[in-house]
Amino acid sequence: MLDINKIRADFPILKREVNGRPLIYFDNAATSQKPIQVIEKIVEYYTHYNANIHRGVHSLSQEATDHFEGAREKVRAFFNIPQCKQVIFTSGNTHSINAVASGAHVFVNKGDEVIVSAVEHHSNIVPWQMLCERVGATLKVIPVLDNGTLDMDSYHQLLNPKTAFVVVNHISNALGVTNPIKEIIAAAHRHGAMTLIDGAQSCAHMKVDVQAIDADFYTISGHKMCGPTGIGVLYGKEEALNSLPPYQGGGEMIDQVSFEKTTYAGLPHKFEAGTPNIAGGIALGAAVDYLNEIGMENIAAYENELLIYATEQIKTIPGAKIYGDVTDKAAVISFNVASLHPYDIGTIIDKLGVAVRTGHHCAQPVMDRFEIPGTVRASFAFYNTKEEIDVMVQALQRAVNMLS
Ligand code: 7TS
Repeated sequence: MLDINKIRADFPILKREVNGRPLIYFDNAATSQKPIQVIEKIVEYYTHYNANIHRGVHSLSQEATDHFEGAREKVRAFFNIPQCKQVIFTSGNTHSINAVASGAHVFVNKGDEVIVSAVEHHSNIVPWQMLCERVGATLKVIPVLDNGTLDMDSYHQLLNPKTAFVVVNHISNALGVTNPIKEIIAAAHRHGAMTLIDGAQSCAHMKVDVQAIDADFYTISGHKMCGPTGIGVLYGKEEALNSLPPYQGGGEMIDQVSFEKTTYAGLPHKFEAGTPNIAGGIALGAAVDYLNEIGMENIAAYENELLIYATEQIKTIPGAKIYGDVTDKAAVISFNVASLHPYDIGTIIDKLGVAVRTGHHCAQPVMDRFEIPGTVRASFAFYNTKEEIDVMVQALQRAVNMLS
């Protein structure tokens, strides 16, 4: 279905070697690689129309503004966001979450409860803990079952009239499991609670429709979806964004400034203080074009094939245990082999050219839940192949032989 050779030719980094071996990049959950179309877009911006945006009467500034706002429209359409003004450009997923949590005192009062899940990345835990401390609210946690899925019975029991906010990731970065966010959001709304879905791991691997999901806020990292680092997106329902106070003060986010009183600009500018990552936004637009050309349904189907194949192959290694071994998941496999330390395995297979992440994956509570120090995590993208998976499994086998 996908022309993998053609796709791979678009990613210059896939031609390089690491430690004398062809690079096999299986750390896509940390960051994706970038196609030449995105890399060239950054060069094009700085070469031909670098200027500050929204403020110049001169042609160059207008040109840069048109490209930046054009990218906003591409992002809007990609996630089925109703209006461009609901696409807030941020520096990344962490910034997007903090922008909401820092102003969420307008939604969360003293004595209220905020529900997070046990499989969150630290960036979707700590900002909410900080909010709870600030306003005197309590953090509640949806437990995770042995198979890596959320304990939905417990979730429904946690909901009560004090629940003010529910925050859950769409796909867990530590386990790869897809969470039932439609059910989670609908139940939260029945209790009058706001919702934020962390889409860092979903945005590049499935078709996301923010309106169908009905989330109040949805957050995205550009670098996980073939875009550059330093650019992300915060989507919010219009009413929710209007209620939320700005995260940062400065240029561009104001309507009128005087020493007596400042009024804020409308959306999206209220949340975009200062000069944004102009090149990053424009290049994210190019990443969206690239993903659209391949097709998110095609990407999801192909990556699922890789997931099934790699799961089978990893299970052939004696002592291998996969965490979150369920069918409804992204192409992320978190595993250990017997009592071998994940770091040792990762270091040895790196010598053989295979890049995986090892450790707690910024999700320490997940590791505590499974009583392990960390895992080896192989995470795939649409430019990976079954042949690469074979090389990884051989490398794993060698590592296990050396360490046992
Ligand atoms: N939420 C989830 C679910 C994530 O996977 C990540 C990054 C973040 C939030 C933070 O995104 P950032 O772009 O602001 O850093 N996850 C990972 C990872 O799994 N390995 O490295 C980064």
